[in-house]
This record gives sequence, C-alpha cells and structure tokens, in this order.
Amino acid sequence: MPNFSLYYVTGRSLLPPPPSSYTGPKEDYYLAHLEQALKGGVTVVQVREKDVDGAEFLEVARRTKEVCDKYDVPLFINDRVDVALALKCHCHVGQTDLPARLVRQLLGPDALIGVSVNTPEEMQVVMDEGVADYVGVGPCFGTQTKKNLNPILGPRGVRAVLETLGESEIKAVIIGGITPSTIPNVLAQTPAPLPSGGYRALDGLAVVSAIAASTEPETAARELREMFDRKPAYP
Ligand code: TZP
Ligand code: MG
Repeated sequence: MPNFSLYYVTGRSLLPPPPSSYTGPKEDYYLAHLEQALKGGVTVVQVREKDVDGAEFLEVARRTKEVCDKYDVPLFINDRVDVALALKCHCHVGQTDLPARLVRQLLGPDALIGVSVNTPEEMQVVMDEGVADYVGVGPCFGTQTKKNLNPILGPRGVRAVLETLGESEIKAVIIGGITPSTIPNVLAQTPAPLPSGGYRALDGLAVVSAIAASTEPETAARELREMFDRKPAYP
C-alpha cells in the first residue's frame, strides 16, 4: 500500500504563469510544476482535469504517468476507468461515477481504487463492499476548486467518518480547503477515539490548489508534507 501522506490532485487551470526561468513549451509547464511538487514530497498523484476530454485527457494522463513513474509515485485517474485501464494506472471514483465493484472487475486485483465519501453512511457502504483501498473524505472546508460541492464536513464531520472507519485497513485522506493554515486544526480535531482505546487518524492530506496554484510547488509540497509528518502521535 502506498504512503498516502501527501496526495496531490492536479488542476492545470489553477497553475500560475510559468516563471521567466522556465524555457520549455508553455503547455509542458504543468509537467515541470508537477515534477517540483514530487521533489517536495508528494507521495500520490491523481489526474483530475475536468475541462479536457478524449485524446487530450489521455495524453495529459500519459505524460503525467511518465513523470510519476520517474519518482516511483502511484498515479490515480479521476473518474475515467477506461483511461486507467489503458495506462495501467489506479483509479478514483466519486459516488456518482461507475461503482467501485465494477471498477475492480475492470481493473483487476492489482489496481488501487479510491472512493469519495461525504458521510458515515457512505463510509459504511464502502466498508461493506470491501473493494476500495482508500477513501477521500470531504469536503472538509469550503473551496473554489470543485463545482457542485457536497455539504462541508468540517473537522468534526471528518472525525465522524473516521469513527465509522474504525480499525479497517482502508486508508483515509482528507480533501477540501487543506492548506498550511487549516492543517493544525485538522490534525488536532480529526482523530476519532475508538472503543479499543486508540484513535483512528487520517492517513494523509489531499490538496489541489495548495500546490497547483503555488509559484513554488516544491516548497509548498515540502511544507504540507512536513506538517503532516510532524503530526502528534496518538496513543
Ligand atoms: N473533492 C472534494 S473538495 C475537492 C475535491 C476534488 C477540491 C479540493 O481542492 P482544494 O483546492 O484543495 O480545496
Ligand atoms: Mg468523479
């Protein structure tokens, strides 16, 4: 199972203009920016590009995979099981995409599958199905990045989902408004006490704009990663 500590979901429309030090083709700046983020400590990448389709999406995903392979970082494709299959990538689906069970049938036992979860009830369904390797829990906070946002959970809502997850082996990352200023509260308030006496805490932080919109993606990723890795240990 990969290390989910810093999960970067791409969003090319959020990228800043290339700096003057960048001399490559403008359309390739996305890849140079991604590579910096990987150097800074991103551990998992998801291609999520809502405004491209068809051959263009496939090409973005293919080139993203080349960069991720170089850093030995797993790549998830958002929504598009066909593209995940074609490129031998992992796949992330939301509640209204293809059902995780079908995604598993199509991708086989070795692929990793992630599912978005907004409520304890949705978390329970994912656990009963037994197909997903991890869940993306959110949105924790408000965000401009996603249209048609589900109800905002806040750290308490995320903790309720983690309580349902309990001691399950399914990993959990948090998404939605995760930035260096929100992370301290997230890390302090989300661990869910378990009947056994321990805590169920997050396995990682998922971000779009905190990295995608940064002019210094390596520094941004390093800061996020360090904040997560420094989190207090729960008994
Ligand atoms: N799913 C729930 S919130 C969100 C997604 C894809 C967007 C998160 O973006 P940001 O910029 O990290 O708030
Ligand atoms: Mg989706």
